[in-house]
Amino acid sequence: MNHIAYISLGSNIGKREGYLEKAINILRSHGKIEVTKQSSIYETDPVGYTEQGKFLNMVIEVRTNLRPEKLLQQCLQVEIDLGREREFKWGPRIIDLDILLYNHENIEAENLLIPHPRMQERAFVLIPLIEIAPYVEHPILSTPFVEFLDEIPDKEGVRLWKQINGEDAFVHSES
Ligand code: PH2
Ligand code: MG
Ligand code: MG
Repeated sequence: MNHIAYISLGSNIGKREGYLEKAINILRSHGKIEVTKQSSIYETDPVGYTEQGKFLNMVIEVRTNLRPEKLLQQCLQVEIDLGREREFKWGPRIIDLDILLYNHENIEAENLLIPHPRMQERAFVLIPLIEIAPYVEHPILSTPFVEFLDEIPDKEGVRLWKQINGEDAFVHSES
């Protein structure tokens, strides 16, 4: 597994924690993806379109042999497997997987921009990312992500919901 990527997960419909867990399990079952770290789960106020339920958000680190386009396909497949229907942009969703970073690369394809173009503005991405990758820098701006977090006003919208320390992942479930 020679590439390292960070993926953000979010859910704000139904059994939110269950969807996060299932998404990670599907990725784990893929022979060319290894899930090597997972952040705690945070409950977050919706950003962008605010008339929707609160999200659960987290970030995972994966090691993979897949190139970014193939990794994206797998992420979209997970969304389909879990029954996501394409709703309007930034609207409610049962599961959303976004590739944030892929090695230290800058990728500009028609359907894939890495690093994720809005990641450094979003506390619901930065807080869980920094938890598992405290020293990582933005590949283009060469700024450590912790420094972006200092600039962000809406950090109160991100609350620790379930702390995850390695083996404790997903031992409890949402009722
Ligand atoms: N995702 C969005 C738009 N707004 N807000 C929160 N809190 N969490 C998300 O995952 C999220 C969002 C678009 O993907
Ligand atoms: Mg998203
Ligand atoms: Mg998405």
